[in-house]
Amino acid sequence: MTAVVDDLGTAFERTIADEQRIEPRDWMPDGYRRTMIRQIAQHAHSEIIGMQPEGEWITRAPSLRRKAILLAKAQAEAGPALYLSSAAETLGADRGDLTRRLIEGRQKYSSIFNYPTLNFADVGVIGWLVDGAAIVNQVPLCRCSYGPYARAMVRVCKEESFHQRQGFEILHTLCNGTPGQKAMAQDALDRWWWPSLMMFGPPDSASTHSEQSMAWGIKRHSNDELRQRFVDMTVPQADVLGLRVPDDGLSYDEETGHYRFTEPDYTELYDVVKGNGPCNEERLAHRVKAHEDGAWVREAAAAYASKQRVKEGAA
Ligand code: FAQ
Repeated sequence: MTAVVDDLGTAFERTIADEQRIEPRDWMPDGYRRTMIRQIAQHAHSEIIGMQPEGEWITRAPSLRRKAILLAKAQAEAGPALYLSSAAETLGADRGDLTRRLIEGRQKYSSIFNYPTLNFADVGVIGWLVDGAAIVNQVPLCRCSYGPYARAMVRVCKEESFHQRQGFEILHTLCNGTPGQKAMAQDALDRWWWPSLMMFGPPDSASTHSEQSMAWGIKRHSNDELRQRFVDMTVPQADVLGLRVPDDGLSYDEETGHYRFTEPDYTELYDVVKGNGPCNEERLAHRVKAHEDGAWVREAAAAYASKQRVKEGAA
């Protein structure tokens, strides 16, 4: 038996070393399976809870055009959640159980969605910065060693990139509008800049999973590398908008070709992740209510599926 596991372990290691994909039917170490379920589930929960901050502005959008776009954008986050939940199921996870874990506080979702959206400029900044950070984080995940997650990411990244442009376009309009509108855009950037940097997780020195996840080809870059990539991508975009990134320590390093920037306050990240962010309670309560309100839909779908099975059995 040990010899069989050794063989399977070698095959797994070889697949990773050869940059091939691990597929659901393949043997994988328990730790790999647990890590994948944890990351995919947290990612799926983030997509669903992430609909809330922008969703609050659907009824208050400044025009019918903005309302239609925002409705489609918020709704579009449900698609990735669906592919991600399906990917978690290929690892043996049960979708109902993942939701229970979220509700009971045993599984996380991204810290970024625990901040309030105070006005419509925040909707623009979420598209620009939050979807922008999601793209930087997720493009390398298209090469993740777990096949179903990697393939889901290809489609998700295409959508996120459309979402990012949508946010940028809102800000572009505000920044080319009245002084008051431009001030709204600057205020939104001031409030969302640091939480956006925190989306990439703790610094490498404090990241518990990075080393193993990189060895397994799950993560392709460390948290700090991706944070740097995000800053390098975003600062020139802020310049185009005529906005100031709220970091006095920001400067371009000609030698390295990268921006130097101030690290966010990670004690705030840990606090938010522990449940003490400005909107944690509200976000989770809303998620629980939506889950309870949707019970009849799940029951109806299950009843329909069982009727179909009986019909198919009789045919
Ligand atoms: N928030 O050892 P590491 C989106 C936790 S989707 C909360 O570095 P890892 C689309 C981490 O889980 C956004 N928790 O962990 C959208 C771990 O805790 P655990 C979501 C965080 O996994 C846009 C502990 O800290 N994207 O935005 C955070 O190697 C607009 C130690 O950290 C993904 O989930 C955080 N920011 O790296 C939707 C992408 N950071 O599990 C609507 C996939 C860290 O031991 C509107 N995930 N933690 O209890 C990943 O790439 C990784 O999981 C990281 C964290 C990079 C997030």
